Amino acid sequence: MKLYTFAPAANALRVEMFLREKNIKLETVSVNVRDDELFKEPYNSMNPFNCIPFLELENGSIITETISICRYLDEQFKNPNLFGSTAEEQAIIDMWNRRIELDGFLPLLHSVRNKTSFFKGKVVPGTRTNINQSREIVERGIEMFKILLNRIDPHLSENKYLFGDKFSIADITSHFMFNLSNILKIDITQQYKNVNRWKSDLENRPSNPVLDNV
Ligand SMILES: N[C@@H](CCC(=O)N[C@@H](CS)C(=O)NCC(=O)O)C(=O)O
Repeated sequence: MKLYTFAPAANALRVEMFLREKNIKLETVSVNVRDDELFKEPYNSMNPFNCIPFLELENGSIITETISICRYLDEQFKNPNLFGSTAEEQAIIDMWNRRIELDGFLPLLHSVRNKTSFFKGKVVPGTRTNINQSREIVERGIEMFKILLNRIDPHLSENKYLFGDKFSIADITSHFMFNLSNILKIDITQQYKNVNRWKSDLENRPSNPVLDNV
């Protein structure tokens, strides 16, 4: 099994934190997304969506999508499980992961891609187009993130993590949502007391790959 990745990219780091939490060591191939390597062979055929990360299995199957990769590995390497064990746990963790990914992580990812000049011509991941960067999308992402924080702050007053005392994949997605909010310099320190406590718990986990870059 081989993981195709590129260390500094947000979704690559999500998988990296997941692997560290589970103490899984995988053979990795670094594909430099900044040099457009993903548009060349063999990578273009391996993932025609032209994004990392993706996982190549021994039988040649390719699994793309960060969450799908992590879900597969959670099943292959059981302990600790980060997607839940019972059907109910799995559904609730999936619910939290989707809330965070759809209402926070992705809106902020699009804010960053629409704001930073580095992403000009690359506003949609895995494309090279002339779609304009849009200030409205930057602002919309930040507003969506704040709506999400308003909704989850009360939940976190009674829960250490999104799923009670159990750290899960939903917390990993959240940590990288906060990395994006840091890139956008969104100040959340004056509000969301419980969110701030949880955010710093996530930052302080030994599996946090960002700590290596400090
Ligand atoms: N939906 C994919 C998105 C993956 C993605 O956005 N990867 C970015 C790096 S974080 C990428 O490979 N970008 C290449 C590019 O835009 O050229 C997932 O969840 O894994």
